[in-house]
Amino acid sequence: MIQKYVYGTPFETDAVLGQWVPGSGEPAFGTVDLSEGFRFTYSMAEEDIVYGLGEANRGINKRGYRYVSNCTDEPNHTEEKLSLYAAHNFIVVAGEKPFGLFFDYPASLTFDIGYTRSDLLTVFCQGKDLNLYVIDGDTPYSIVRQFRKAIGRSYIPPKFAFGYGQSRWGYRTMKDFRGVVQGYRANHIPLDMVYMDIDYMQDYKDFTVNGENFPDFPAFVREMGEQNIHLVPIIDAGVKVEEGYPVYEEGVKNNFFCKRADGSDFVAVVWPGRTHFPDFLNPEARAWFGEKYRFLLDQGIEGFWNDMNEPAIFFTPESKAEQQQDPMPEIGAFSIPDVPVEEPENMDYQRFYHNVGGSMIRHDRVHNLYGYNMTRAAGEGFDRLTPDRRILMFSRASYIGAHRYGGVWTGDNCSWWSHLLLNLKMLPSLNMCGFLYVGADLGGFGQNTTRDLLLRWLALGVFTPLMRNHSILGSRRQECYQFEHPEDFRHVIGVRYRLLPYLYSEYMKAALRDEMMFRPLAFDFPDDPMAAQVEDQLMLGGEVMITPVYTQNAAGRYVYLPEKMLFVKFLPDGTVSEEVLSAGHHYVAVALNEVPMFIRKGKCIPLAQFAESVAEVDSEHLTLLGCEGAEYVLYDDDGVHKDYENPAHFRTLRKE
Ligand code: MIG
Repeated sequence: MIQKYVYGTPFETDAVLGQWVPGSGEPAFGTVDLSEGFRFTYSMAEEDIVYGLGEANRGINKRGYRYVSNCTDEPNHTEEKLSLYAAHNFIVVAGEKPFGLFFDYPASLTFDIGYTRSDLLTVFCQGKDLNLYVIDGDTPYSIVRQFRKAIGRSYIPPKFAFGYGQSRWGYRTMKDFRGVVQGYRANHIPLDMVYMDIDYMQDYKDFTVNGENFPDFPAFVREMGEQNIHLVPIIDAGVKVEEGYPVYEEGVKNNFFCKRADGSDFVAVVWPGRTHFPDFLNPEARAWFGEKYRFLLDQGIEGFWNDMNEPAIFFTPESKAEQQQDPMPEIGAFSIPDVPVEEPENMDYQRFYHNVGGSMIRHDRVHNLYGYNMTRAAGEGFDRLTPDRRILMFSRASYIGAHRYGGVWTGDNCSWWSHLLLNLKMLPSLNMCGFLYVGADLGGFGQNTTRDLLLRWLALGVFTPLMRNHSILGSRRQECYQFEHPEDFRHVIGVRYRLLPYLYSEYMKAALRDEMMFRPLAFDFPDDPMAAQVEDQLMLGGEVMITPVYTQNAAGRYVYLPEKMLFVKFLPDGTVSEEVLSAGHHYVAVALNEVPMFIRKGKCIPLAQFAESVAEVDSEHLTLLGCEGAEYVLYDDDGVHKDYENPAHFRTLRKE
C-alpha cells in the first residue's frame, strides 16, 4: 500500500504518476518535524538494512553514511563524496516490518542514514514543501515493485543499444571514427556503437556537425550503418550564445532560456564559451528543444547521450567577478575546521530562474529536475518525431521520472579497481529507482586504465544493459585493440553477444513488469542472513547470479551461494565449463580472459553463437545452458518497434 503525505505546497515533479489521496497525521513509519525546514526521523533497529538512493556513493546497504541528493558534476567519486550526478530519493528500510520512502522534493535533500547517530535515519531539507510517499509491503521487493508501478514504466531502448560500444573524448574526424571501427572489425572484437563526444560539433554547438570534418554526414552515418555501427552523438545542456545560430536565436526570441532575476537571459560558461540554458521546466521550451533532435535523426542517427545537465557550469560572469574580489587567502591563513566540511553551495544556482506556469522559480529550488527534464524533452520529442521507433537515450544527471524517457550512465568514474565494485553496487539501487538502461564507463573514464582492469571491468560490463568503454581526453588509449592479446577482449565481449538473447529478454521482462533486473541477494533469499551481507555479487533476472572479479592480480575470488548453483565459466576457447557447487562459501578460480557466473537450481538460460554485432546474433538457433528439463520463457522482438505487449514475443524453450 502507498500512502501519500503532502507538506505545504509541493512543486509537481511528475515523478509519480496518477492521483493519490493524501493521508493525514503522522506517516505510518517515523515522524516529521516542520519547525526548521522538513525533517523526517525514524529510529532504526540494529539489524535494519537501508537500500536505495539509485546512483549514489558507497554500498548496497546505505547505512552508516550521509548522502545529499544534489545533482553535481563530480568527476572524482572518492568515498567521502556526498553528491554525485543524480538525485534518486527512494529508500527501503528492510527490517522486522519493511517499508519504503520516496521524498519527492526537487532541491537539495540530505539522507543521514546512521551517520550522526548510528540508530537514526533522518532525511531533511530546507524547504517545507514536499510530497512524501510511504510504501508498505511484505518484503523489500514487493515495496520496490509498488513504487516502480507508481512511477511508470521504465524506458526501453532499441535492441542495438544492448551491443557493446566504444567511446572516447577526443574522436574528431571521420578518420578517427573509421580507425576505431577498423580496429574492432579487423580484430573481430564485437562492436555496435561508437559514441561521438563534443568534438563532432561545430564549436560545441548543439545540433550542428562540423562541416569540415564531416563533409557529408548522412553518407558517413550510412557508411557506418553498413558495418552495423551506430553513431551516438552527445548533446550538451548549454546552447552557445552566437548571433546567427538558429538554436540560440529561436531560444532568445521565444524566451525559452533560463532568466536572471532582471529578466535577461542567464549566461553560463561551458564548453562552447558563453551559453544559455534551455528552460526544460517550461513545457513549451521542452517541446522546442525536443524537436531539435530532428536535425540528427534526419541524418540517420538513432541514439544520443545528454551531458552536462546538472547543469554543469565552469563559471558565470557573476561568479568570476566574485572570485576576483575574493582572492585566495595567504598561506597560513588556512585553518582546520572542527566541524565536518559541507559541500559548498553553488551560488550560480541562485542566479537563474525557470518559468513554471508563468511564475519565476529560482533554479536552486528545483535544481534536481533539470537533467530529468532535458531527458524528458528528448523523450517527448522522440515520441512525436518517431512515434513507432525506439531511440537510444541516456543522460548524466537524473531524477526519478527520467527513467521513463531514458537510461543513465554513472558519469566520470576513474580507472580504479574500487570503481569497478562501485559500478556493481549501484546497479540494484538504480533499478529500484526505475533506471534499467544503466552502465558505467568501462575501464574507467579518468586516469589511465590497465589491460587487466579493463578485462575485469568488461567481464562485469557484459551483464549491464549499457556496455560502453569510455575514457577522458589525454588518457591512455583504452580501445580493446590497443592492448596485447586482443583475442582475450574478443572473447570476453563475445560473451555479451552469446548472452544477448537472455539479457535482452530479462531486460524486457523487468521493464514490462516493473521489476529489477539486478537485485541484492537478500531480495531473492530473504531468510538467509548471510545473503544480506553480500555486497559484491548480484542476482540477475530470474536465473543468474553474477560474481565478477574486482581485485587487482587476483586469480579468482570468494563467492557465497545461498543455495546449490551451477558455476559457469565462459572459457577463451569458446567452450563453457559447468560445475555444480553446494550452498555456502567457495573460492572460484577465474582467469583474466574468462567470464564467470552462476545459474540457479532448476533453471536454464538461452545462449547464442558468437557474433560481432547485435544484428548478426542468431536468436533462432539457441542452445540452453543449465539444468536439464528446465524451461525458459524467452522474450524477443524486432528491437525497433514498440509493440511490446504482443504475446507472440514470448516463447518457451526447454532444455532436453
Ligand atoms: O566537462 O564531453 O561526463 O563523458 O567525455 C567534461 C566531454 C564534459 C563529461 C562527461 C564525459 C565526456 C566529457 N564531458
